[in-house]
Amino acid sequence: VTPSPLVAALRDAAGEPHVLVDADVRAPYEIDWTRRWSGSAAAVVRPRTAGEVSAVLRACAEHGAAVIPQGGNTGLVGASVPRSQEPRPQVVLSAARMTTIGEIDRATLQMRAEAGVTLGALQAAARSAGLDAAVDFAARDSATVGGIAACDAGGIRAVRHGTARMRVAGLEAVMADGSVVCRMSGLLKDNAGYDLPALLVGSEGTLGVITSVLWQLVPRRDARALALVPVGSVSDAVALLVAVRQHLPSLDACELMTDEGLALVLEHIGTTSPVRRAAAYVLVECAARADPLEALAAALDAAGVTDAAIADDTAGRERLWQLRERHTEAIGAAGIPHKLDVGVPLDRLAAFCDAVQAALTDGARPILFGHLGDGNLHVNVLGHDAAEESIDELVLRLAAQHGGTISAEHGVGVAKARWLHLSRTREEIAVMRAIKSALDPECVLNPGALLQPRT
Ligand code: S2G
Ligand code: ZN
Repeated sequence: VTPSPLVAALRDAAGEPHVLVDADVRAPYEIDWTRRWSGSAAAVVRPRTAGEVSAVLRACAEHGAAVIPQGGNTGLVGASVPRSQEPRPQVVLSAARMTTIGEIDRATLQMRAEAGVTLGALQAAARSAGLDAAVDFAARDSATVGGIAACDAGGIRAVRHGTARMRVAGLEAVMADGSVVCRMSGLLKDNAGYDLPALLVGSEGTLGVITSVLWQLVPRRDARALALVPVGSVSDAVALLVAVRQHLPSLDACELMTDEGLALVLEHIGTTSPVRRAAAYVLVECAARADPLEALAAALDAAGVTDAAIADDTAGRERLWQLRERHTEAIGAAGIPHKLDVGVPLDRLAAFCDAVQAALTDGARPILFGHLGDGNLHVNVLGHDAAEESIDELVLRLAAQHGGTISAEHGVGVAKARWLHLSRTREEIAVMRAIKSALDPECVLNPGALLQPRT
């Protein structure tokens, strides 16, 4: 069958074997990981270099196709798969073949990684050089550097190392017109003009397609000690965080679970809890050069903790971490959850949780868990018969009312574009639209993600 002009142009750009047209070959690229978002792609193209990405973007512009940039397709807000509503043909631009990792610069501890490098591969390369990638989250073996930068991902180490933004010392990206922007000097101080890498971090593929990142590594801290502490409430959890924070410069992670979520995980993996039953649980991990177990135990003592499960060996720590890391899987096994990812100032977090639990009735079961250290809470709602947007509206409005954000680490995507005004002012959104229309006037890049199409 003769290929359409678009497919022929894509084949010229990336090579025939890397333009997937067959329906069942395209399928895995057309549905997201939570199976809540899917659409149809005219083709999936898998370029190898920035030059090929540039040729693909020019081909799409010429043939009126929209571009859906895709890394590991672990996104949770519907922004990594074709839209179901988009009238134009959509091309999924997959970074899957862009997996080169560069040498480590020993002076700056920076390492270049192409967009398709998984977080797990990046972490392994860093560790083998005695360094640490300083970003970590459960989807590490699928999530890729390009998507992590494009969404300014967070994860469990942000409380010490910040989000992906802090790791991006430079990047290369291809803009909607095919021009390649490369700012990889890696200089810490380089204030010659607007910070284009910073603009692209968190832009969710709507301003340019990130093809390479200069990643800022940190020295490895191998001595780790982890405590699982049962607490009486979310406000007790916040009080514990405040208490340990001042005593523990080596604090590396501080996560919150509630009893509903832990019970699901324990049942899902078929094990029993290592601590007494409680309303909520806090995971506190310290990482240092020398064993931080004493410092952790002393800090917990000072905070009045009388019972906790503590581990400073790898196996023991992994047994405790899996109680937190397998929340997503255990919840997913119990049903298709409606997932929300909000950030709330710590002094309002307990009130927010109470408000969510009070407001979600008629059979809805909210499972709350997340990154206590940075006020980032995941609200997963099971068994809801209320319409999804009414749950969105309820939880996101409550987050905004408690001084929080509608998206802490998962991005806005398609899922929350309509709610952006709850966290950004009219003026801020106008500036975002001005930038978007300057860099992508035909709205080719990830249409519908982050900014709602103009009505
Ligand atoms: C987490 C993973 C995605 C989700 O576990 O920290 O970011 O909400 C989440 O299940
Ligand atoms: Zn998270």
